[in-house]
Amino acid sequence: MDKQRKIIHIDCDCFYAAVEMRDNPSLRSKPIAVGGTGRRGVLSTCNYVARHFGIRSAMPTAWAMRLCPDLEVLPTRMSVYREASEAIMAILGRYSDLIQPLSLDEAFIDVTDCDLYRGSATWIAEDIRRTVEAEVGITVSAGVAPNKFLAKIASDWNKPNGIKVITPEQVSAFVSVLPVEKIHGVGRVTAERLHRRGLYVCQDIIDKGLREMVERFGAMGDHLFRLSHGIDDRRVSLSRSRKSVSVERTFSEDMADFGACRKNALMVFSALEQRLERVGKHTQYHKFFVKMRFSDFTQTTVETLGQVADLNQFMALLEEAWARQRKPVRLLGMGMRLKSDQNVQQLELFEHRQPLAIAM
Ligand code: TTP
Ligand code: MG
Repeated sequence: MDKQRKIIHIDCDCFYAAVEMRDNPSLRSKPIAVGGTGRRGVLSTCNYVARHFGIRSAMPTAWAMRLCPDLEVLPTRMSVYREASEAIMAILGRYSDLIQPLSLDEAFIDVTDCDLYRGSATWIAEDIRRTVEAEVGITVSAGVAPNKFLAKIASDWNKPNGIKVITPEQVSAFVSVLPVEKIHGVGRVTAERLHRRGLYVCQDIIDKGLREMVERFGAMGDHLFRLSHGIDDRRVSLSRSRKSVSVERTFSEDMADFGACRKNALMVFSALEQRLERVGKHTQYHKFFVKMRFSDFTQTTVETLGQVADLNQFMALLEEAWARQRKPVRLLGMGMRLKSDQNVQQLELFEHRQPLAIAM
């Protein structure tokens, strides 16, 4: 049996609007939205003040103005949102190597191996929320659960600026009363089909039984039945934008010669091996690289083709890097480059097809 996982889902509160309010705090108390300002414009999002008027994402701007004539509609500034998003994702990277951004404002983080706060995912999530607010200036909500399906539902539970934890012991009580609309992949049409058969909450689906669900709904029935038990074994997979997996160490004293580098390289290599293991064996690599930073802060990288992390190959690259400058070394890095974005995408598809274990 695999170790019980701890997954956090982070979702920023009214993301684009939050960035606008950060940059102009006088907007905080007003109803604001971000999106198309023209006659045929559509809103991307709005702040929570505007939501009290019934305004929502994807609503035509003209319609929103009728609901709230004082609404201030700001044009989108994508580059600013993108920068805020990058800062948030970088913060998440301090807690785990396993981060899967789903969009600019949300991500899954697998913190099963994170030792902070004695491994308390709740405390880790609170720390993430505090750090993002302090460093990026916007609030995020968090869901903490044993899998992705539940973590995502949980992050929405106490929005805005809230957290919801579903412990493994709470899973079955939580899902039993969960409306079917909350299940990943259930849109309006499927929800209506389920309602017509008297299926409103997950417990109704469980009571129907797997065979009948599959007879009525095909593969979808199988999917619904599994998720209704709160079971979801999908792994947190690396982001598509991720290009490499690497480790680097700055040493308290500079290494005077290559002999000293060689000794410390073993430690860096074993940290890399651990990180690669956590990333998972399905990820494919095509290059090794090393990074060396010298005492004067100049640095160099050397890379070569290769698919499997190999100590001798890394040593050869380090020797090459050292030979370029022959100066005391303060930092050593080693890494593997991912094959291509497409491969990670294939990996994600593969994961969706993985059979989910059902506890009967
Ligand atoms: P969401 O996370 O769906 O919404 P949100 O962050 O604005 O609000 P919430 O507090 O409910 O999470 O989307 C993130 C951003 O994506 C959002 O700020 C704007 C953009 N977006 C659109 O451009 N169009 C859309 O229809 C939606 C839903 C979002
Ligand atoms: Mg959001």
